[in-house]
Amino acid sequence: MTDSRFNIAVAGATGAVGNQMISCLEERNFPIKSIKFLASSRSVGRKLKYKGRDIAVEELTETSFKGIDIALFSAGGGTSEKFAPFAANDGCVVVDNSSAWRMDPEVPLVVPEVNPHAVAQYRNKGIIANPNCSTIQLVVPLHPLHQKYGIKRIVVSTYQAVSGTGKKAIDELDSQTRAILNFKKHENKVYPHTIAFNCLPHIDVFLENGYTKEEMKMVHETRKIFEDDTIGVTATTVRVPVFFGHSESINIETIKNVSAIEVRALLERTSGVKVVDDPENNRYPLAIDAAGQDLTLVGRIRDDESIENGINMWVVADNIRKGAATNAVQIAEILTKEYLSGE
Ligand code: 25A
Ligand code: L14
Repeated sequence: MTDSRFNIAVAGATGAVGNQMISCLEERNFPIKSIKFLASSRSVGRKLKYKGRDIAVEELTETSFKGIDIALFSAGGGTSEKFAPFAANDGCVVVDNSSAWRMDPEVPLVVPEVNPHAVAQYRNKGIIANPNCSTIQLVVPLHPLHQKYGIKRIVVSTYQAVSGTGKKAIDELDSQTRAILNFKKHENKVYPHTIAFNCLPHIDVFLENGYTKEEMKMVHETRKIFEDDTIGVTATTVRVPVFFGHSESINIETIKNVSAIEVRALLERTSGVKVVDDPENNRYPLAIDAAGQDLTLVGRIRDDESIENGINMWVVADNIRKGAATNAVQIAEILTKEYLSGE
């Protein structure tokens, strides 16, 4: 069925992630028969390009999905919650990038390098969830280590780019930086504090246990993707004044004996990972190198000398690409190759 083609919709097409989804579909030569771009009424009439062709944005409604095979959603949690069931009801498979469906036990949560088999569960509700950006780049390098050494506990701190919050946050970092450098007043509209020249230990909302929702997403989503509720995960998520690319300092404790040398060798043959670990020549993963490509960069791989079996590493990926759009398109590719027949 190599010549099967599909009817595709992108919901939230005018946003930061939606735009990247469109580019990923183009770049990867996705087998498209027709493509439809959906957004809120604010964007109706705007034109977006697909392979050089102008396509007018339509309003996302309950009836947008008739005849559509796969819909990629990235229009916020409330929108997904409301519209994904209508899409599924019309026989369309939804790949949803918001947090709305991720922890639903009937909805698979998929990172293609880690648990591609879970895609089969799309049949339960017609929905597949794309994990949080910070979780995706955590599980891609840790999965082979968990399989080989058994991870007991993960301690992770993130350094997250503003693009995760969407276009308005990209504009806010840009305008605040310009204002401060020109001794002008600035406003904080998107975040509760100034993000330019600052670090905010606050991503998404605070929960009753004192953690943020972003931190707890990393705990619950990692366990769901690894299909292992025994793994300990504790996270601190921090917003930094970077436009694209999340960085993470990751510490793991394993059950079996582990060494930095073995970990480096294993990660060098892990799909989706690129080891960048040559400190003598100042080579380690950087947000500006991760941005614009799809691999998860891993470096600063060291033995944790404070415990028996521990490893430290620094992991960076493009949060809009592998952290959102690319991962969603990869899931859609599995659907087209293994589950849907198309025309
Ligand atoms: O609702 P939530 O859960 O709090 O989160 C929503 C935010 O999360 C971002 C998204 O950023 C949005 O700001 N987001 C979504 N998925 C994400 C992910 N995986 C994610 N962030 C990180 N990781 P965004 O602004 O880049 O994308 C928003 C897209 O969603 C469309 N949309 C929004 N509400 C919708 C809807 N589509 C259908 N129905 C709805 N009810 C949105 O389309 C965009 O495609 P749009 O037409 O609303 O916005 C197009 C342009 O309009 C500007 N704009 C935004 N808000 C306003 C506005 N203009 C005027 N007034 C506003 N209030 C934006 O600049 C946008 O470019
Ligand atoms: O997908 O960076 O759950 O503000 C929501 C918050 C993505 C990142 C998600 C941010 C996140 C976003």
